[in-house]
Amino acid sequence: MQLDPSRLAPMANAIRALSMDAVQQANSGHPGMPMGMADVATVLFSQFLKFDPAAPKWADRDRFVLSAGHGSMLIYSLLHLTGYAAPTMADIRNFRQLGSPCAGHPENHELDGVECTGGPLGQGLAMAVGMAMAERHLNAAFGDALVDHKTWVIAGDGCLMEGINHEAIGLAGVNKLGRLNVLWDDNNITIDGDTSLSTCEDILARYAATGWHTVRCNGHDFADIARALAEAEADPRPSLVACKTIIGKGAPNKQGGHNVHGSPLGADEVAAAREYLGWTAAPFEVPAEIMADWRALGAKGAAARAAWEGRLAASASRADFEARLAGTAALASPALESYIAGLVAAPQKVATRKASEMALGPLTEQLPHLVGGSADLTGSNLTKTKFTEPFGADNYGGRHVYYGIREFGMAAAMNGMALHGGVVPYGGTFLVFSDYCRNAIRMSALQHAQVVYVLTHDSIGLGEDGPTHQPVEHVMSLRMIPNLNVYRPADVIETAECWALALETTGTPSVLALSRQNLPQLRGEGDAGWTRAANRCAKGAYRLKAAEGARKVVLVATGSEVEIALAAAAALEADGIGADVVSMPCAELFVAQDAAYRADVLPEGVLKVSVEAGVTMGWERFTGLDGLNIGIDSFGASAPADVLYKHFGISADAIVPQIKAKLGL
Ligand SMILES: Cc1ncc(C[n+]2csc(CCOP(=O)(O)OP(=O)(O)O)c2C)c(N)n1
Ligand SMILES: [Mg+2]
Repeated sequence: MQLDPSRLAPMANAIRALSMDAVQQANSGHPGMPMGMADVATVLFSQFLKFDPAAPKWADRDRFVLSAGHGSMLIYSLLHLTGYAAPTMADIRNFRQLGSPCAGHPENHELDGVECTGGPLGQGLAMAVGMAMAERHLNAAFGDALVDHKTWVIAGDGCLMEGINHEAIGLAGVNKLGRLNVLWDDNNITIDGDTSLSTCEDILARYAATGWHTVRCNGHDFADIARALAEAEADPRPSLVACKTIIGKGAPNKQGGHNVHGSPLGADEVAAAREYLGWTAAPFEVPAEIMADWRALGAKGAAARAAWEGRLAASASRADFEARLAGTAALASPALESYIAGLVAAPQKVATRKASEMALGPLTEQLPHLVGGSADLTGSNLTKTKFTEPFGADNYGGRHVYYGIREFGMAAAMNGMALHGGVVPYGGTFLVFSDYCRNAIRMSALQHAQVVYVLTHDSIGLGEDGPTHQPVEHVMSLRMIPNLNVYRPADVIETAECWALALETTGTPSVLALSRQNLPQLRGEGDAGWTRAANRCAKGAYRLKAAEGARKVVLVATGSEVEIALAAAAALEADGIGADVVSMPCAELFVAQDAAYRADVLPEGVLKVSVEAGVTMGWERFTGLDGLNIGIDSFGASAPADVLYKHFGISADAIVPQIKAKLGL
């Protein structure tokens, strides 16, 4: 829809007015960015973005990501003006208040049209890279008729300054994601002041050096913006559009300064801005004519959407496409049944990272949704199977991404893929480097994104690489993130069960903490004819071995330490001390069980002993303050694994005397 500038200017001013009024009313928020980018956003939404407010989940919509999430009033204004069901004007009036979907920063689970959460600077753009990867991947499978959309990002100086930007644009460059276009709010201002305080970077040169197309425009000249966006759209490389803007444009006394970034303009300046913009409407009112232009713009996407629905209805691939969008929830366990039956028949002593690779065999063979990868540790994380070809510009249908040494970029890209839909991503690195991508893991959880983190080398058991590589606090600290399931399976069968759970739990990301060292198969008895209903890990913790003598102690262990707990229990039983062994592959799932189950597994009045080769802090939750917590509350050391286990006292020999002492025996 080509509108003449005399119509576009009032439309952009509607964004400015709503933004400054909402921030003023909330007495908090960020007016500068939405006012500065109002003109660019108006051109993007009116002439380039493919969307239909009446069908916000339409699979082939363009993805619009507001990476500079502090400018949330920009997207709230756009969604309201173009006719999305929400936010309503009442929601906008309640900007930043409890119960309003107009949260301080845009949250994907609050509003349709918010494709991902924005706020942690840099991550929106990095997630957009994942969305663009998912788009190409699905296009390779389903063709232009069903998958043919672009990804548009609005990013600020902060998004480009963050380290993750380097990782993200590197991934986009090497994968030639030409349908990704980043509109940079090039306003020379961040919170502290002028960008020259902290950077002297030639950003366009950096992007160009990374395989991107770059173009500049005057972000307040509608024709010039449209020219630059058209150029970006046409270029086969990913594009950076440097939109030169004035932060807070429209606030006559404050625009261009850093004080307009994140504070209400104040009543006087709001009044001055109204005067300056010629905006006479009352707060939270948009003149009918201007609203009509916005709504007409919003309505025009319906035709493209209806045409797409027609193509889908007529497509021979329709069922496959819908199954792809439906995800893996119904499919994972059936895919593993015969594999687990094989393990019952012929037990395997393998590292759980190897067990993960083995489980991924049937999973990647049968579930086309799975797109794996690794941050340059493919041979260590064992995330690639013979069914997953490399993903790349010459094969977007590939399902193994060589992310390079970019843990944070990988995790954010996986969030983008998961939020895009049609792909269930998993990716690997060493558990100790989960800290490099921790905020993206947190964002998976906050955004309800089904991402599987394959984090191998999960303890001192990795041995000689030493304390820099030996996670100690990581498993426990990951358990602290809400809505994240942290799995630490004990053997080959538990590993398969945890994979099934990860792929069947939509809306929640998973961590699989996996050993480097071989572990004996502990399960098999009672597992014949395994099906989803028989998944013992589903309750988070379960009694693996019941006390033979009168029960005096319950040992609760995870992962590689379950074997050790079993050995300790055997020694105790030999001395007539009855000991249960509980395997706890997923504390979160255990906590979610009913009280009777929890009390049965971890009964009151019996000594409870935790065994995990990591920090003991937190285990009191399961053992009580009068329990015993075996772990490592220091950094590890460089030595072979068996030497380290002995040195740190994670062994039956070291544990049994402590239990006896505690029992007064
Ligand atoms: C990772 C991260 N660090 C810090 C912040 C706090 N913060 C929010 S906006 C901002 C300044 C961003 O500057 P810019 O992107 O240029 O936005 P503008 O001031 O131009 O609106 C900062 C430091 C954040 N949201 N995320
Ligand atoms: Mg800025």
